[in-house]
Amino acid sequence: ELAALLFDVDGTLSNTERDGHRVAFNRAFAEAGLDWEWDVATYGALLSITGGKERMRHYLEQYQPAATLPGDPTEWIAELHQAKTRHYETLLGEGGIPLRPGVERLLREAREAGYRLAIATTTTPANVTALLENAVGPDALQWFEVIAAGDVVPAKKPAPDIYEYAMAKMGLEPARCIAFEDSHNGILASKGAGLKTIITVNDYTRDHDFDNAELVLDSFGEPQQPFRVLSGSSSV
Ligand code: XBP
Ligand code: MG
Repeated sequence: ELAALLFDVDGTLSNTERDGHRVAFNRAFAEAGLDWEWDVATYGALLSITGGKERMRHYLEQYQPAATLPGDPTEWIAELHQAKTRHYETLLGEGGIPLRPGVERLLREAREAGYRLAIATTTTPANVTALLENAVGPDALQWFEVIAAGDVVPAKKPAPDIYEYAMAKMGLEPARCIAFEDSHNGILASKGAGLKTIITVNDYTRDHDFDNAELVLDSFGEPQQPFRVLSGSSSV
């Protein structure tokens, strides 16, 4: 029977992309003296590429082909990404990026019911720590048995690797787990790993294809703000 809940981070635990990651990328670009500025719409298109380093390389090749870089692009992108991560941590430290509605309640009730919790995300481990510590508090990290994040696997979402890695660490097969995601790349990864998947949509992913999701919600809901079922049945 169900043993564990596996959570995506960006877009699922918190709406981190528009006002968090996007702003951090722009601050890193400005700091590097680049005139690159990712507006909300451009960033929405770039989100189809998972991974900040991969996203910047895609942007360089597709949007800035004439840019001349100092030295090796891989090294340069890695350094730029480290700067972006510093800006992201500073942003989260300002406290403006909360957990989404119902997330803290769901995590608390799941733990009280004895379910094991894990994270399976494309973002870096440092960003997961920064989000949980700032949006909840230092003990939130202990709620998760495994934090599978970023470059710990060779292939990022939509590849299933990060979910397979988390389940291997927990010694669990897919039938005893359920994934929580927000995007098409995310459900491709969770379904690729054989996982039942519950989706909560957000402004960037509302129109994505979630045909094979067990359930699609607008959020996990709060007493004052019940969730709405957008598709699927609640007999998951
Ligand atoms: C979302 C991503 C990440 C973030 C940026 O991850 O694709 O790349 O957009 O974070 P998920 P980094 O939905 O799987 O949590 O710059 O650290 O990659
Ligand atoms: Mg996500």
